[in-house]
Amino acid sequence: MPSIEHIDPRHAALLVIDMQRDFLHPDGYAARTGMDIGPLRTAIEPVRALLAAARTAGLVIVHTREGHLPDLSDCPPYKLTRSCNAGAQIGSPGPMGRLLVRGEHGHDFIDELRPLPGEIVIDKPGYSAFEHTPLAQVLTTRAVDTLILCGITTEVCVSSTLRTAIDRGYRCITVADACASADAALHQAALQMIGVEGGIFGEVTSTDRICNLLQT
Ligand code: C5J
Repeated sequence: MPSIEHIDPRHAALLVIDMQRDFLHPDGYAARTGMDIGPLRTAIEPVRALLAAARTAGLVIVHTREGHLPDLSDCPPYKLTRSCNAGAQIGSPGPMGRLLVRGEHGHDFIDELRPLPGEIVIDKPGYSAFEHTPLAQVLTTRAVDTLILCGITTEVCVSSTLRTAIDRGYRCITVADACASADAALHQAALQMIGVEGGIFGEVTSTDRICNLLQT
């Protein structure tokens, strides 16, 4: 895979995917499905470093949150049943409010990675951040052609967003150590898939590499 030589900060956005309490807190949705949130939390420090570098370099910064309207009218029946089968039905009560429901404490970002004023928050009902959201319009109006992706989980929401972004024509850079999965094998497989056919879903790099590039 060719190494990343340059990022133009005037046309790049950092996309931070779903760094919410429902995925990263022991009382949240993910833990209730039986997921080990320990590995998921390894992304927190790299994401924090990326955010600092992106803020200094003046990138567009987008934070996404997965979740549903309180009446669950935007939650497809299959997704609801699937979450029930996983032991963490969307909309059911938990210590941090109803699981994956907008406006609840669990649905919000973890304290370490709260957006700053002026940064964009995209609430998404699905796995891809482009589905049923204004993300594409937000990026077009800001002349963004390059996306730097990080967040969780590597194999679900990061991958779904990445695949849509590639089909929409963005240059995509996935930051391996700033993404995480509860399952190390799935994390590796998702990253490995990006590289097939010479990088079919873009480039994969590290937090250090992005931070260095944004400083030059
Ligand atoms: C999942 C996500 N895994 N953010 N969501 O349900 O990857």
